[in-house]
Amino acid sequence: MKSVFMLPVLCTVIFVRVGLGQDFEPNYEESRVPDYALPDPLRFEHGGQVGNPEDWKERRAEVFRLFESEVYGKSPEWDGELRAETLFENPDFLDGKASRKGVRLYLKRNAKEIFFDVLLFYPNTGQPVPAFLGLNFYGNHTLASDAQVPVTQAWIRNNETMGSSENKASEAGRGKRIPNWPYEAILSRGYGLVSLYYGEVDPDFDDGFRNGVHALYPEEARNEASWGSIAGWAWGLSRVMDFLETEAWVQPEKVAVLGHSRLGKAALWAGAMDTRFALVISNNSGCGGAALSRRKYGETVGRINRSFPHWFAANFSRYNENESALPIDQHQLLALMAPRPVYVASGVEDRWADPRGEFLSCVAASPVYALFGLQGMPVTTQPPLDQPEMGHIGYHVRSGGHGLLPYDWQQYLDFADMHF
Ligand code: GTR
Repeated sequence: MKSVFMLPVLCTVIFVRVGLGQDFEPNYEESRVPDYALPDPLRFEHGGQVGNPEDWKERRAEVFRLFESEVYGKSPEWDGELRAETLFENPDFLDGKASRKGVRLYLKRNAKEIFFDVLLFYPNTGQPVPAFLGLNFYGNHTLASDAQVPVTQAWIRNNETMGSSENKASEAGRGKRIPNWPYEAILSRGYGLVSLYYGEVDPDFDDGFRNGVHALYPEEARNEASWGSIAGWAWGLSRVMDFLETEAWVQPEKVAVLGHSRLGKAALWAGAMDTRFALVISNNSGCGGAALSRRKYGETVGRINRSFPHWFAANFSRYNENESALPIDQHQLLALMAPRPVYVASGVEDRWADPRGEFLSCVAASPVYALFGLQGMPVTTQPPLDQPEMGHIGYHVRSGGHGLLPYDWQQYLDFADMHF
């Protein structure tokens, strides 16, 4: 009797522990990184060698399809209507040195319409300029010290300083993220900055894909290879790009897409899906971003899928504790940018994101750049702290931990100057 009764209790306990990964012990010992062999980015599935940029087109399509089906899920082709409404406009921002405006982008498809609010800053040079585009974590008002930029009304993650406890943002967060988005420095270097709140594109919880951009495609059968939230956020960035192509102040052929952490994963996938992004930047993206999965250092495939089941295609969980079965690894995601420049940045204390695994990923992506006669990562040993290396692949590991800091921005601006 007792054992019959105990069984469901036991199952629940096991499920909760395994499910939430509470007993997960990350490996932070380099000596305990397993031996692994990375898939060769320049080897076709049929075994043939990729010998030139023409071959790479075909090989790229193979690699892309694998990331689509096994990792992020397939995003639909956009076949709806995009409409932009200006919410506010300030041509005298920063004593007239720059302009700032807010635009609501409506995405309409069949009977459904959603919107996201985009915040744009650009220098008043009278000439089109290059720009950085990135999703933000807490709402556009966190990038503004004044009340012109409204507090986002969308669902927001709980955060004492950024909002209330009811998944709603509040005035408390106003301006709090300006240090992470140093628009004055960006504008003074001649670049525009475009940002939007990621939760308006797709809320970051397991909602059965009923909200955000997923809601525009209700007929999409949910299957093992359907788009997760990372693919949704990345897809949203492409819709902003559609809009930027209609804006006079920006050079659409010089837009760098950037993201931090989970949004760094989204920026990489956006750069892979949409080659209009001329430069791609991953800030501390870690597992499922720039870091090699096979190293199992810090966050692992199993851990990320259990903590965030809505981020990836369901197929990705087939590789939980089974990384060697992956037909790709994350260096091939970086290689999907080639020959466009890509920058990967780590924080030395952010071991959860495996800084070394991010660097090794840059090295392993470099042969694809070589195919184009370009230098990918200029070095094969991880550079010392705070000493960036910039080829067509850029990398730095800076002092400190997880975050998008002014130091990171300085390197991105230098890297963009170098390539634009
Ligand atoms: C962590 C997650 C990481 C990273 C990070 C973030 O909890 O494990 O993969 O994405 O969140 O987005 O801040």
